[in-house]
Amino acid sequence: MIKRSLVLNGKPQTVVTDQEETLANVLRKQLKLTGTKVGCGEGQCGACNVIVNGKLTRSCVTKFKRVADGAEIWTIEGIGQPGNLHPLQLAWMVHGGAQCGFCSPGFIVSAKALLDATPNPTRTEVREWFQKNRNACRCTGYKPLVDAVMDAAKVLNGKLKASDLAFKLPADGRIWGTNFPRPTAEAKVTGTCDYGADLGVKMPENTLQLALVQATVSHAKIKSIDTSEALKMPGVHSVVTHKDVKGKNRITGLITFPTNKGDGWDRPILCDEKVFQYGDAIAIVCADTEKNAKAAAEKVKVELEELPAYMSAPAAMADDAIEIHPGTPNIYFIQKIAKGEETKPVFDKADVVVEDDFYVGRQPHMPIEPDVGFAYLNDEGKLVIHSKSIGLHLHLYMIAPGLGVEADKLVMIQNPAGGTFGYKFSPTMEALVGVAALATGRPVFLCYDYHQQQTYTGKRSPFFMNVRLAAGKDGKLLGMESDWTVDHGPYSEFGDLLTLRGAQFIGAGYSIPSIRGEGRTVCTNHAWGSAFRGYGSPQSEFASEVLMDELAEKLGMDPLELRYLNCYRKGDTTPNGQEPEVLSLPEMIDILRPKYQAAKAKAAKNSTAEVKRGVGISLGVYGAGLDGPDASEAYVELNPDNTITIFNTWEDHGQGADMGSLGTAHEALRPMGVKPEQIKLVMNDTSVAPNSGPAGGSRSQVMVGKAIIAGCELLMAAMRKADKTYRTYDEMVAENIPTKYTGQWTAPATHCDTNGVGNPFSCYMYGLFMSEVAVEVATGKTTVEKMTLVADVGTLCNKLVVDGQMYGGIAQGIGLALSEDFEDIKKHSTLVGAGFPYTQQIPDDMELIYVETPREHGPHGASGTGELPLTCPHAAVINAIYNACGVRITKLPALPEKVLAGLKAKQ
Ligand code: MCN
Ligand code: FES
Ligand code: FES
Repeated sequence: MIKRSLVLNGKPQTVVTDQEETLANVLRKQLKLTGTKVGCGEGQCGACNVIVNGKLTRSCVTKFKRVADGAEIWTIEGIGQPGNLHPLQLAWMVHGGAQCGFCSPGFIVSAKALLDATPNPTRTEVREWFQKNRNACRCTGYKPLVDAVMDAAKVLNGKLKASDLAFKLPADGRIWGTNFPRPTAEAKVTGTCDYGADLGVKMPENTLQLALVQATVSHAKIKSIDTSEALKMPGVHSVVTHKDVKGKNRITGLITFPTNKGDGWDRPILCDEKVFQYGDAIAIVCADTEKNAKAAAEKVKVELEELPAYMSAPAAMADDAIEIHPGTPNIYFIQKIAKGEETKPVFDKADVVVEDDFYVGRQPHMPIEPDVGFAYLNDEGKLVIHSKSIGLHLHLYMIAPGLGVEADKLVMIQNPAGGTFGYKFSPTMEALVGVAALATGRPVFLCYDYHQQQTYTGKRSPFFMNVRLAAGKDGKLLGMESDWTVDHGPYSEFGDLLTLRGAQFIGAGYSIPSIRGEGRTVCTNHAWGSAFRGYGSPQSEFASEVLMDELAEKLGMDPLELRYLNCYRKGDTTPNGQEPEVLSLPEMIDILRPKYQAAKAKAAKNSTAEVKRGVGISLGVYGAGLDGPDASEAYVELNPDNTITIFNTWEDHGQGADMGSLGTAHEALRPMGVKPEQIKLVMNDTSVAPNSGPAGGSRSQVMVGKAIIAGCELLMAAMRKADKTYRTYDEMVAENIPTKYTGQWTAPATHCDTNGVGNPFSCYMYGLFMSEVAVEVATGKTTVEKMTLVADVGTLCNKLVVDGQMYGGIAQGIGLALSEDFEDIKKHSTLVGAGFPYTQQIPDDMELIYVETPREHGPHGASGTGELPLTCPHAAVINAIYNACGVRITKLPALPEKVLAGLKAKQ
């Protein structure tokens, strides 16, 4: 043990601790200063930044013994507090710097250290500082953060008043479409927002800390599990295995289609007979401390008989491959697409045919907050599970039978989440903490380290695609043939639905009269496929958007004009035969055209023998909703103090469910003149809020938004008097009029049939991406210098939120194009190893242009937005690389060595 006398946030503080303890743990666990977050835990993200004796310090990798006696330490708590914000914190709020907000304290502390040393930095210096100090953000694309630092510097230098920087309500009091900062922003920028791990530190003393015993092979039979030695380890309470699970011990994959050959009950909570992938949980050690739990987990002996591991779809499809789930073929679902006349005669007659193979891989989500959750039995005897779930009611029904708990005895609550990007559309640890709480009768807490986050949560499912396009010599598309294979890992969860996305989105955006194709879902032993922002559209549209460029080249046409000629117009239908709800693509292309021409001229002018520059275009389309008649509910209640509470389960990944709920409700309640501060939000607890559906498929603004409006309208109708004024709460009670209403909404949409034909989405979102890149000839390294996005997501509920969605999604698209991967379990298990994009990989120059076509079926005219920016920006980058240097990359990511090989092959 060691003792240190510190000056912590300006006050003396004595600390006695184990000398091997990290500074982060001392601050968080001993001193309860949970504003300092731990993301990667290995020095790669900066979430844990503090300032020690004036120096920016990553506290997760700083042993406490290295902190000198008398050291002066500043944490986020000392920089500014709610109601007493530092200019950096204010600027962070005003610029939308805190989406999930998990990185915000670390960034703000980092920016403080920069401004202390360099009061007037340039944008380049700010970006270099964040790069050098490895400050990682997965949500914002960095631009808003640099904007915030620049404005904070102005305030600190007296060039801008804080009051001028702060958001001001417009004169009419309307917040819809404005930059109103989201309700949770202040807590996020001050470090007072408690995420799962922060709540974990504040759990009662009898809470058991959990550690998992996990598979380190990808496919095996389990012969025995011996927990005897582990049970003897210090501090161990119990070791839970499949034998302790009271229910089916399976998480259901909720098979969507009857033609699926599996039954959905394929994912064990705790492995019993087999291991299906690396990381699968085999046992849970419950102990007094995390350290003791982890030490004991090492002592659990698992005897395995290894089986051949099929690490990609082609391997699992080989004739001699054994069934991963005995009784279910590895190819367990087929989805066809058939639109219009047969393609063969169309292709036979066509003037031009192009064909290519494409691959989009296992992109890892890489939220800065690793997976975390806890569970306990409440005083009604119900099992309560807190996690990062973005599908609370969905997950409840997916895990209850496996746990052996009746659905009405299970409560699911979402903690503030530090980003999910879709991985939490799948249950991860919910059933594990549930099993442990039931088995021990104690509160239990589990936090993954970053290795577990990377290796044992779902990933984007790779698509292997072959696509052919037929066109007349005028460039008009005549037909398309497509074949796609989806590597979905070992678990069926929504794999069939994902495969349908190939039918819906290969070729999306264009009128293609004749289409034939087939896709298949394949079970493999690599990371299980879970939703990832864009959900199948980044794979599908990558193929058709790169092939459109190949077609343009063969026709001798400009890629933008080929798209203009073929994009949806009146009378056209989507690949699945649906009439688009709005026809804004021609207008969007018209807006981009002059910018595109200028960009091409600039690229030609600035290209040199050493650095080639080019411009690429792509078109992105995605549906806002779950397929077919997607539905949602929200409660709206008038309170005794005449404020109004909105209850819903619009789960928040970090995208801004709080702002969406507030903005939509405020606009709906405007006839009553309600102020934003009079609207309260009760969200994401299944015991008090209704089923609003999962926050996936960019559905929530539309679906939950419509349900909120419906509830507000019911309440207002009940409150409205004959003279058009509104009753107060007391008047409502006096007249016996109910004060709480359920708003409901169901989308006017239909499921696709076995040929992929239907009207699955009531609202779509449309984007046109332009990428300007520089390729270094000597190394093959690509730098994206600018991204432009023209988007139609309907009217905007909150401009700050939507801008943030766009910047962040584009940044993930650049990562997908150039660096991100999770193919190599070892190499790709860290942020750096998996190609996480830091500041310098994302351009500071990003331009967003909105075409706000109001949607008939959208709340106040809004469509969805969250996934649009990741539908297809990567194809624009790849098309720009070709335009720059003539190398066509069709299999992502376009690592420098791949581009270099292409350059050499050309020579
Ligand atoms: N919005 C708006 N105006 C519109 C449409 C939406 O202001 N016309 C706002 C909404 O109020 C909401 C946000 O934009 O705050 C996204 O809305 P929507 O498109 O309806 O999507 P969901 O709320 O259902 O969020 C899910 C979506 C998905 S599917 C993924 S994955 C995703 C995403 O949003 N993951 C994210 N955005 C993310 N952003 C962050 N920071 N972190 C994630 O993990
Ligand atoms: Fe410390 Fe990532 S650098 S948590
Ligand atoms: Fe930066 Fe979410 S706001 S990681």
